[in-house]
Amino acid sequence: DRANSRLGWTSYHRLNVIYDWLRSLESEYPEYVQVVKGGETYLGRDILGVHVSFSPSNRNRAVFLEGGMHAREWISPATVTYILNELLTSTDPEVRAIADSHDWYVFPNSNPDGYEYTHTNNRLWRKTRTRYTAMCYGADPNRNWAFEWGNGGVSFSPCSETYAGAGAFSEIETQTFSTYISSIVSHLRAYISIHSYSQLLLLPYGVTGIGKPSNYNQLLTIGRRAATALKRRYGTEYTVGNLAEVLYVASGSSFDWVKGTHNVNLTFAFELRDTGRYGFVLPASQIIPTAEETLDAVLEILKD
Ligand code: ING
Ligand code: ZN
Repeated sequence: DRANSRLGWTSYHRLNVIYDWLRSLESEYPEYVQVVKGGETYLGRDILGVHVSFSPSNRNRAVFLEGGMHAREWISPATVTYILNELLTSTDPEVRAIADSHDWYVFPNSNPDGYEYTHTNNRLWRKTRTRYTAMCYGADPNRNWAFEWGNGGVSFSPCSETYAGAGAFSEIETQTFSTYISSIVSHLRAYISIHSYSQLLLLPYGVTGIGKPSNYNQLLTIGRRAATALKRRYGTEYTVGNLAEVLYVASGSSFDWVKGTHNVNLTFAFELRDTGRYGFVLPASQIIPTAEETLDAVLEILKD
């Protein structure tokens, strides 16, 4: 690798370090990588990501990797950036086959205001930083999307960790990011949302009483294969299943919106390591093994 492609995955990084690295990728691989502004935040930051395109023929086989929706889940941006680096630099034939046959939209930090706040003020902050009352800030950006908004598994109190927001897309972040996603969604084969923790591979929907996605059985089969591939590397065990069944009811999430409003074929959410020993404060020494096994699962999802 050339010098500026090394973000490093033995520590967690601040937002500007990640964003500088994304920009460095564009200068290093100008023919493949374009930095894109996917949206903006309440406090005026950009939601930056990259579009990677190795060939124009892959335009309609695009994969969206969404990281960092929740601020305290630091393993998510770390894993997403690791995977992005592998897509660009790996010489492993199995990685290359999947990387080279897809377009990639990769957003490590979907909630930049929250992410910075976890570095400066409160390591366990989850939400956006929208001021709602003198005491209570932030809506849950994964309860704020306009599909079945407010239909279970949310709070309508701005002091709650799962505050759905004042309305669907009340948050600048989800409003602007969803507009960007809408502009490219017809090209997406897959949308993968990365959270932590609990070691789960989740399928939509988080809402009950609306039926299952039409390709639910396909998603379940693929998801089980992905969990098997993941386990092969370090023995890490994942549970695979419908979000509302294996975790909890949750409405207004990004992957429910992508599936329910836009019917993207392959829609998954990961809850990465661990199962609670360290929880959100996963030691940085686990970034690389977590990211390696997650890449194994992502590649399995995208096979054939
Ligand atoms: N878990 C996710 C949450 O937003 C989830 C679970 C994933 C819900 C995808 C809806 C869609 O609550 C964590 N830990 O954030
Ligand atoms: Zn989360």
